[in-house]
Amino acid sequence: MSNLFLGLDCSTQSLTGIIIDSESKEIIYRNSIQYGKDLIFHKTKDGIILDKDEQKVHSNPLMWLEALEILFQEILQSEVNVSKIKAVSGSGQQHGTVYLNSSFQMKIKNLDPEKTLISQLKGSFSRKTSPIWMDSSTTSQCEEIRKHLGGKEEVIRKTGSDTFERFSGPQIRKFYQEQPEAYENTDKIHLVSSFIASLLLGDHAPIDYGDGAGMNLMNIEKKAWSQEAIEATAPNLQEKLPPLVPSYEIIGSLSNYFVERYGFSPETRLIAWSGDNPNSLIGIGLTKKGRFAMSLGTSDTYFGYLKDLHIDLKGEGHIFGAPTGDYMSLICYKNASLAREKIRAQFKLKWEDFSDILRSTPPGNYGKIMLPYFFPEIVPLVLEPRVYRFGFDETDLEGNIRAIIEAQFLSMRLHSDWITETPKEIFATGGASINREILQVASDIFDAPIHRFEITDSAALGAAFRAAYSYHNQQNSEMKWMELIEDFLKSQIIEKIKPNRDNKELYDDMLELYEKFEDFAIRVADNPEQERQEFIHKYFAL
Ligand code: ADP
Ligand code: XUL
Repeated sequence: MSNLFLGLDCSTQSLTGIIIDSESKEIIYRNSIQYGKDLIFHKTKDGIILDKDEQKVHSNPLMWLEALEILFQEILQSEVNVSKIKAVSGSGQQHGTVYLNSSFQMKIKNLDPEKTLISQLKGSFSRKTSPIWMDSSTTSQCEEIRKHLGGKEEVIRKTGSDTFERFSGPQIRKFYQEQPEAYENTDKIHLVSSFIASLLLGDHAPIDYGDGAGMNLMNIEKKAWSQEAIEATAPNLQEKLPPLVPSYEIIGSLSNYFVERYGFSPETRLIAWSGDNPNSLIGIGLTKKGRFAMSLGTSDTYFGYLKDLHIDLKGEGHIFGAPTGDYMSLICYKNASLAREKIRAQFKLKWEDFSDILRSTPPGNYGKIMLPYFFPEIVPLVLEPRVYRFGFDETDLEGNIRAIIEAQFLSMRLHSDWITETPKEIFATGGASINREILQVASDIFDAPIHRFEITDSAALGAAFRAAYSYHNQQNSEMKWMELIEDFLKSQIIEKIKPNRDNKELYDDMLELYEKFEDFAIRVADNPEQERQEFIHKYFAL
């Protein structure tokens, strides 16, 4: 008898669903609703509400609801026997917050299955839009919270990360300061993950330790709300936050609305939702030391599993809870797919053309170096977008393409040095991981092999794995993470991209050069043009 498990992922540009069969170890269904294509009437640009102020980036929670209903409708019309789905879990873009008034709880408890979610929940938001992880408008709130908690190192020790513009705490403080009445009218504040979980549960759902760690509000060691951080953020915040739970917690069963409307069994368990990166950690099988991952989606992230807590006092990276109950280290970039898309659009290229150019241009790019801040950047912190080019200009087609990809992975290697462990192998996921030429550059820069998967949605897959894991453990058929994941992933790895060792010295040198250009452009340091000329002479002199 087959046991099916559904994993959902409410990400920046889309809502994805994956259904796995834990007996046959197969993915039996996959579907993605694209906000920019399938929900155009919400007037977002690929899921993002455009604003004159480039630092303000919000999305629309009603659009996520609508995407959920479209996806469920399509699952219902597919060949999947929905009543065999034993458990559901999910993933959300991290840090984004949803603000609900007191009508929300009563309404989700009594949803009418004849009517849509949107028509019933429209009036339940105390803030119409949700700030998401791409927002960087809270620098002053970050400073205030940091000061209140005793400075940068203290915030890091207490919450696992320095205060970051996109983190939920600074975002909540900004809302309280700018719209005190609307804040007062807010009954609950959810993360994207716990918001969608609440709809499915028919009651307020808890926040898991994985996503909770991205708020600057959770004590990273105790895995409990930090009273001090709450006080530093906004008044009466404690009562507006849902409780915290382990990521594998069964939080209840699917609400009657989904049972009646979409044919789920009333027994379907609901497992706590988590952030997309903690879910991807599981979806890629990172439950052992020495393995690292690159998620190349709307954001680029680089992360690894940690058995023990190891914080970054430099403050560039983060520690989140891992769904296994341990920890994970992570660094995140905003100039990721959307920055690659900008260059691609500027030269009107298809992805195949983009790849051809990467294949035909030399590592080191004749010494052409880019600092690619098309959007505000997280690491290093750059609030005003600006693209720096050294040794070429914006009309140089080949130079720009190679430069942006080299810059992205040089920066990733440079700013993840706090993790100290050198990756022995890297697992790639996210939309851009389909592109093997991009991964070859990454592999050469990190001097490590990169595994490429057939399926690039590891967040949704990780959520499905988590659902299966919690369900089986509750049934007393005790299951270990690796037992569940390894067989699934074996058939998923389609290619191992090996680093070209001939490029090692070149990229070690280029990394030093890149760091100097970063220091020159955004900190006060000398122009390293002379070193750039030496680099060109060493590697490209005829
Ligand atoms: P999200 O983080 O929203 O879940 P995805 O992981 O689905 O995003 O990644 C979407 C991105 O994948 C798109 O913005 C697009 O730029 C990128 N992408 C899709 N195909 C390719 C390709 N062949 N090469 C590089 N990037 C690609
Ligand atoms: C992680 C981060 C992004 C979002 C969106 O800290 O901000 O990766 O989770 O995917």
